[in-house]
Amino acid sequence: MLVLHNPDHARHAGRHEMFRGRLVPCHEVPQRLDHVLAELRRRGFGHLAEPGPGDDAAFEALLQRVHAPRYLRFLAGAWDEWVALDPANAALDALPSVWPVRGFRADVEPDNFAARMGLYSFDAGTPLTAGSWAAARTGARCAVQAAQAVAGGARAAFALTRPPGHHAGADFFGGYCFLNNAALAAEALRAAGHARVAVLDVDYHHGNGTQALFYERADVFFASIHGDPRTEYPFYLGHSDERGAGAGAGCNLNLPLPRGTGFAAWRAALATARAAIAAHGASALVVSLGVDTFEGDPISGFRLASADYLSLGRDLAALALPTVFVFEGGYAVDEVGVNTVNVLEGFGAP
Ligand code: OKP
Ligand code: ZN
Repeated sequence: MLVLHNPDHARHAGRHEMFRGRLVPCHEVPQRLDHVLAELRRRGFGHLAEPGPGDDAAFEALLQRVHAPRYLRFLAGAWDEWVALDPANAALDALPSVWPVRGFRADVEPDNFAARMGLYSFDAGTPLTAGSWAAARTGARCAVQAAQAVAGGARAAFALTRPPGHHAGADFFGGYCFLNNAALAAEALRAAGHARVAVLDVDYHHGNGTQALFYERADVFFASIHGDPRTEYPFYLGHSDERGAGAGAGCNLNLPLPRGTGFAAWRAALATARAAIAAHGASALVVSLGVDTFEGDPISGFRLASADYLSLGRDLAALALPTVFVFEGGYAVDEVGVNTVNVLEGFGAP
């Protein structure tokens, strides 16, 4: 399996996220990816490569298909603007602190930097740092090129990148995510001729960004198994009655599960998601691969054990679809490598 890993990932290294009135150390750290890479090397699994230059115009077109131009412009310039406010800001992460909720206007882009940062985000847990844009952009290239490899005939490919992507929407960041890598992979598959694509999100947290991007579309089916948003982040989306709208009616499937869910019940939800994906008739699959469903995850509440990830990989292979894996969450840093590579090994396609 081709593994495209992001050589720029460590340029995104947030210091702090807001939690209960304090800035606490970030959970989404560069070592996460390093551990996955080390475990791949240890097992001799996969063909490891960095993304190539690729077709720049096609990449830009895909970015703009998924994300709003003004949001991309904001991200590209945000760090320089932040430092221009005060040179001392260079030593700090940029975090938003004001947001437009219902009744506020989103059509007028404010001049004020903090106001724009709030317009384009939904939490104070996603620090923007000097290298965030470079890391996210190269990560997006990993996702697109992994999809292109699969569209070109590979059975599977893995975009091993951070920051993650599934919480990012057309014009917002949050949940440690800036660019929606899974959505970009799905769009790349569509552009390469797959008329119907499915995105299956197995991260502990609902992929609100991915769902929102495809909610009114029939060509991309979205299924997600995640902690119940009544109690779990991102809270405001991911309920089971969200089935898609307009042309996309029936093309969204949420399978929320309570905190404490173990593998037997989780796997039953996976069987439901697999059946729905098969019924949709997709010819390619994107898996938002978060392993924060692990029993030892510090910020999540499911109880999967390391060996369960082998079964998960086997179950995914049974769909018999060309598959793009995209790395998302997983914050038990010492185990994130074993758990992630277990999925790939269970899937096969060495
Ligand atoms: C990103 B991904 C809970 C704080 C939650 C955000 C979690 C983002 C998860 N105490 N902070 O889906 O793994
Ligand atoms: Zn997650």
